[in-house]
Amino acid sequence: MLRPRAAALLVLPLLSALACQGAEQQPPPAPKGKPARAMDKKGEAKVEGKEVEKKASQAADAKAFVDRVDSELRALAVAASKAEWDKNTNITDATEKAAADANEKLMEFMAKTIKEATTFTGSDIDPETARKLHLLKVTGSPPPAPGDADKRKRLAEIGAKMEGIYGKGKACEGTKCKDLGALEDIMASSRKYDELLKAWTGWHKIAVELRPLYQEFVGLANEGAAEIGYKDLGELWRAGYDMSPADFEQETERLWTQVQPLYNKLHCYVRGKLGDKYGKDKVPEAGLIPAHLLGNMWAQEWANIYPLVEPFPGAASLDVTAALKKAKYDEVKLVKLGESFFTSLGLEPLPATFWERSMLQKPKDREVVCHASAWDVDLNDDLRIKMCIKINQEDMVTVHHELGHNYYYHYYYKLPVLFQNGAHDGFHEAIGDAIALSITPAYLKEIGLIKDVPADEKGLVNLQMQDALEKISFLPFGKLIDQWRWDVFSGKTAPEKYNEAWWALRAKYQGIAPPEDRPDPEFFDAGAKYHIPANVPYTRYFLARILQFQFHKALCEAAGHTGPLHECSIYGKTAAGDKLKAMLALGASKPWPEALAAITGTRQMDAGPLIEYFAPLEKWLDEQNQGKQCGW
Ligand code: X8Z
Ligand code: ZN
Repeated sequence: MLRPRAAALLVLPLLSALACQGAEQQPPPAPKGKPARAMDKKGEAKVEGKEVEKKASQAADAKAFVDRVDSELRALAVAASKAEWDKNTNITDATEKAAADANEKLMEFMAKTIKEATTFTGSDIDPETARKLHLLKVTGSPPPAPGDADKRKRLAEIGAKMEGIYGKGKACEGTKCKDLGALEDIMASSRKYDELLKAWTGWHKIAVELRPLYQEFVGLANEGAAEIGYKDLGELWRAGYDMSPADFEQETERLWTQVQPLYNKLHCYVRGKLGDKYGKDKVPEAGLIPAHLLGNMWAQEWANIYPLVEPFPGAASLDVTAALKKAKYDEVKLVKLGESFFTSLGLEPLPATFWERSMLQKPKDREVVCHASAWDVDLNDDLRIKMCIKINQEDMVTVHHELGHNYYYHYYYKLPVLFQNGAHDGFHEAIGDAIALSITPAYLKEIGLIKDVPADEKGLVNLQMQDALEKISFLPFGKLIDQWRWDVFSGKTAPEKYNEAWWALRAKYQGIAPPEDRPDPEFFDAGAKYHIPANVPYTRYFLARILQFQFHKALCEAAGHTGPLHECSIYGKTAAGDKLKAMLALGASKPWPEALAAITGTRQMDAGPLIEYFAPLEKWLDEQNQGKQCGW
């Protein structure tokens, strides 16, 4: 991410923002009209000649401008990235201040530069320069800062502070405290209603302190967005997709409509099973599912409750976590496994510095931001991962996810800084996940992690249920987070209604409810999710969940796969790797439909391949849900 390329607060977003394409994706139109009152042919030619000269010099000025911006931006972004890395891997007052200072400088530069960029409007500007000008303007990260120096300073301070509060957050009883990792373990494994409730409420308490800071942040970032011509920060975010912000909103709705029926079927089945486990008084037959019963702190991915919803108990199923533990995987071995998948496709090994500089384990001696992220700290192949790895299936997938970011960085780091980004931010999030879709039972057998591949129909449905609990459950969550933020940024949701609006969207999209009354202004439950205090846009993950199946299908075709999509693994297929590399190397240099076409042959995002992948499960869910009252 431009940010520093990671998920780091302001920085990470910067990189990603730079990578984004925005509302005015086309090069700005040339000023129209003829020179006033040409007197005769000769006179007209003279005036037009001058005009041509003027345009040519503006085009040259624009090119010189973006070249200068690129090198200055590199220096400031790298400085911010280094400070962000230091803060993320060691949260102290000093590292927070250093990160805020570096981001403030970057924000000052961006604000000034974006305003200057809007003065270049000539039609003769070459396409590459026009695209760079465009990308500069739609950069939403770091958030656009107000021109007022005090306000800018405050915005940078709040940014660093919010991420620090989240990173250090703990649920304490007296002097006994649990960090997020420990609380997530409880959410994943406990089946006791009250124990789950305690872990859930304990974590959500950390966000209460964030509420006033977030409110202040919204005001300042909106002010910055307005100064560069956007209604609010949400509109600026939506401008980064090579279409108008309004069209982008429609586009996300269209994709949601494609996948909603499948989500509703999964919800219906899971709700029934949870009702059997916890009682219909706790999980009403036609109502919302309590948010703390789905095996995850945010109810965003439900794979951990698989044992409660297993379609065919006793039939074959995969326990990758047990296999990893049995094979004595540690953090490094798990990341090496991920790397070996990419190299099997013909991609290069990670640089030696990756292994020296990454943080793969939670340090015991200091506070860190555990939320996983991938970096290229110096924008020059300084690849790193920051992650508190646990040896389980979930983190195995996350390792592949992060390496997907690293490989994107690797294949575009030689481009100008303004092009060092994904085709859009959803592409960046989808690469590693697309690779992880190739972690099939056959692949696991090939690398010796499991002995048998489930071969019958029951085993397949079990397997698909595991996949769906990870992929399908996430879709409404991926959509609603920014739905909430868009409304907050636009003022449609007033600060007094932050929590009410949050839970209204959680009900509408996910069909879940808070496990207890959560009134405003006492609670700020959105703030208990990393990307809110860290200000990382979230629609990217929704898009990625859909795109990754499009990528998977296209890469499988390149690899010569002919069977059902869910059986495909591209492990070892260099023809697929070549396609992937070609797309990664484009970075953000072209509008995203071109990058999509390069890999899939189509220019439209489409949930078709996702639905195709889950066809066997969907059929089975239809049978299970017969006679049930689905929906809420
Ligand atoms: O934040 C992440 C990655 C870093 S970009 C670990 N993800 C989202 C989340 O954890 O909420 C990946 C899936 C969704
Ligand atoms: Zn990611």
